Amino acid sequence: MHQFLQFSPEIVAARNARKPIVALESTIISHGMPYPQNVLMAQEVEQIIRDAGAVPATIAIIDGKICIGLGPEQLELLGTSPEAMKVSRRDLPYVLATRRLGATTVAATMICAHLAGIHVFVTGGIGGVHRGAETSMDISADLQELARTDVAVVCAGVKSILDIGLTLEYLETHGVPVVSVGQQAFPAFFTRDSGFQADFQLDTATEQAHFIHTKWELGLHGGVVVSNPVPEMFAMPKEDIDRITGQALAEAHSGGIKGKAVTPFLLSRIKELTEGRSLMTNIALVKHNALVGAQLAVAMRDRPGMTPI
Ligand code: PSU
Ligand code: MN
Repeated sequence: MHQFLQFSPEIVAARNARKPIVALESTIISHGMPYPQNVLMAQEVEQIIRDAGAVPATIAIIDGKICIGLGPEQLELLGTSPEAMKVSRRDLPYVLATRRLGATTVAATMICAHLAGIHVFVTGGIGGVHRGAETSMDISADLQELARTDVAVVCAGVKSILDIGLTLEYLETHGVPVVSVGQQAFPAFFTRDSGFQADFQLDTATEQAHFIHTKWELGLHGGVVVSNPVPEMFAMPKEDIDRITGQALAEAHSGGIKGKAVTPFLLSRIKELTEGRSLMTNIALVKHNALVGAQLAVAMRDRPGMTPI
């Protein structure tokens, strides 16, 4: 086992019993949602995964270790501590070496999940190419990670705070397939249709598992985006979210917000401007992704011939 990994008792038991495991990120807890909804969301999402026959492994950096599976006190710590650093690929060695508290982004969670032999990861939305990236060069490290690390990422697409078209172009260039579930459209997080198409529609976990195994059995390293639209009843009206996103982007620009602070700023401003409505949508879509991800992990475990890479 890798020297930096530390498995929770639940994950040790799951590994011994060869149960399917689903990774979960922690930046969504520390920087993506306010307390106490963040911690409640994390607990509920874990339970949805257990009820669907898999085992949840929320990932964070604590006391110089990559913790795979967190206990209730650790979830609470991440949900409340102002010290928690947002950790992407670049930050991982710093946070481990200095024994700081780290919340992992999609990119860092993929790295840690892969080290731990976990191939399915559930989140809300992935990072992408920011609007105006042609001058700011703000492109999330999540996309590079998807290009290189063998983990399937279940998400509700990307937010319209990003340039969705350019994000899909970037993924195509790097050979990252974008699969959609239940529809051909690529979803835009708060809404079900971004106006762009996913590459392939694969509705069942069995089909998704077969596709993902085929990719990796070909030696085509890298991730797969499994995009799952927010349930209809929780989707937000497109005009509302477009207007509010525009305002949040303008404020980020005039406030000189840069680098890793951009995404958390936009998320929290959108929540304020929607008076909490976006938070309800956010929680609902993560829960739905948890179900799809757990089913995928079960299907991947059940497919003979799958050798963890
Ligand atoms: N998008 C969301 N919610 C989130 C994030 C993105 O809708 O919580 C978080 C994820 O952890 C993602 C990170 O990996 O933001 C991307 O940050 P950046 O754009 O700085 O790479
Ligand atoms: Mn960025």
